[in-house]
Amino acid sequence: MQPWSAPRNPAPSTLPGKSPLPQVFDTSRGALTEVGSSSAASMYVCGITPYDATHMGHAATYVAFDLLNRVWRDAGATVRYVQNVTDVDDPLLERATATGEPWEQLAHKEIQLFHDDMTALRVLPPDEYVGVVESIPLIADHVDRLRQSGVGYDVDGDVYFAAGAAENFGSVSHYDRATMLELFAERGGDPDRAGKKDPLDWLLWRAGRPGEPAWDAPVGRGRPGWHVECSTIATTYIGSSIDVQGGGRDLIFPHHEMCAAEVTAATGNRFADAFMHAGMVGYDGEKMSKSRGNLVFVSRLRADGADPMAIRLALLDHQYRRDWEWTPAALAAATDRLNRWRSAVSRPSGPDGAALLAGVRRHLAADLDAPAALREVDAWASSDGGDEASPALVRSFADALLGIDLRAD
Ligand code: 5CA
Ligand code: ZN
Repeated sequence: MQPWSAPRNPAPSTLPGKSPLPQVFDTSRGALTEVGSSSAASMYVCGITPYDATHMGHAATYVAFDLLNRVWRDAGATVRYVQNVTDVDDPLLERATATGEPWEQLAHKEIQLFHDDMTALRVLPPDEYVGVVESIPLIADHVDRLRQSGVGYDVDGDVYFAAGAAENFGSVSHYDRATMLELFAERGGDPDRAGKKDPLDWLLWRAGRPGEPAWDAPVGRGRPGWHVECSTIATTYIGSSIDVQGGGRDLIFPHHEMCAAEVTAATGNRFADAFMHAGMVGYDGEKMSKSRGNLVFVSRLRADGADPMAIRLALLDHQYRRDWEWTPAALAAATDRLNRWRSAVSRPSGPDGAALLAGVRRHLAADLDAPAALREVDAWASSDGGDEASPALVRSFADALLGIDLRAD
């Protein structure tokens, strides 16, 4: 599948100096760790399930990983970035059934809208953007191998992964069993399915049911379970050891735990060096989610006239790991900030831009502390100085590092 189109983006090599390699919080270690190297870095970021439009929570998560991508590039690394799209799964099929729209059409429409939002927010596209439907043979093959190796087993034609067979199960989330059972039930799992060895065993392959899409495969006619799509796509398009697997905090368990168990069962490798998780964005006191219906859509804000760069600045004003609440006031404040920055880079001169660049790099490399970086730019914009090269330099790294285009529209 084609990803969204790339925003014009200054090559980091045009900036003087380099970013340090980033330190990020790895959920599995429970600590900060340096990720990537100065020559190469790889990340797999879990993509959308396209049954509704991109909301501010999704946007915040993809902007967070976009910052990591930009820091790596600025550090000199060639970045391999892969993202999936869950274009067949229960929530999508349920929504299509409820609205009477063909599921393929619903997915297509929402993917298009997501792409437009990502382009508007100047999120750099992944190198490979891979749908589940186009990957069915690869995924089915992976399921078949897991089954033949003994970690996968059949229950009435469906195939399940035996959690007890995975030595590393629990090593991503470190949750206790009661928490695992609760989250598994909440987030697409089926702890009560009869015939499983353990309630936490998860679906690898769902045999075709009447009225559901299904594909012929060596494991039988059916469709993939959720987790195995990501473990297959990531290992196929990057490899069995990647630097970062990313997503929102709601993916720690079961999704990233189960992906990691699948990869280790298939290859013996630790899947990701770091498992990074963005905080949850809420609205009106609750996590913003399609199922709760309390959504603020990026496309709605854009249609109402919000400058996408102000939306991006509003997102960047929160360190990615914290939970936060979206408010209309945040957008108004970000619009003011954008205007202040735009006037500041239009001045004939400004204070030392190289010092500001060093500060922004230092903050971003410290677990993507964008709010601290923004405050430094604020201070620069509100002070005077006599360096004529500085406004152009700031305009250029605001674009390359923060993804903020300061050209007036
Ligand atoms: N397709 C799967 C991943 S393989 C999926 O979770 N899709 S999703 O559309 O539900 O979410 C896409 C991404 O947005 C995930 O990384 C998810 O963790 C993140 N996300 C969802 N809701 C929020 C929220 N309220 N705040 C922050 N991130 C969120
Ligand atoms: Zn995923």
